[in-house]
Amino acid sequence: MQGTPPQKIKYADLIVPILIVLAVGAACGLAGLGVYQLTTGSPIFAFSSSNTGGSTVSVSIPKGVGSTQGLNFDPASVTVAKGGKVTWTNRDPVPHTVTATSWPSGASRFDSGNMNENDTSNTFTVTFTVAGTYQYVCSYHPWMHRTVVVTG
Ligand SMILES: [Cu+2]
Repeated sequence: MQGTPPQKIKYADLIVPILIVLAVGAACGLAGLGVYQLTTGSPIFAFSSSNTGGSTVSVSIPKGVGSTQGLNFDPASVTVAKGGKVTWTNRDPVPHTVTATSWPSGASRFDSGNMNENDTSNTFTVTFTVAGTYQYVCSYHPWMHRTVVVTG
């Protein structure tokens, strides 16, 4: 019976350093993201977004964008593979639209109509089946104009 307590202590002596190593590793991972953010000067997840598998990329219409020209669709440019979707969500009390102004040959114009924050019109999804560059605007706020790139 004398052997049991020392064994427990030895076990804890092994586990605690492992937990410390994991914690330090996690902290370094977060620090790494922070450094990246400093070197780019942009929030890491706000600059651009992409996928390669035909899934959905999200674009936010942030609160205040209707009255603040420093705000915009976020992120500015999204890239999706052909067949992918982009979903816009209005988080602003003011109505906005997602209205295509240019699109590749063979593609169709898209226009959300009014998107209101607090009803089912607050999201709008487009499935992109033609590769190329699409420009879009909000019909009400001329500073709100952004890009979707669809890769072949
Ligand atoms: Cu708008």
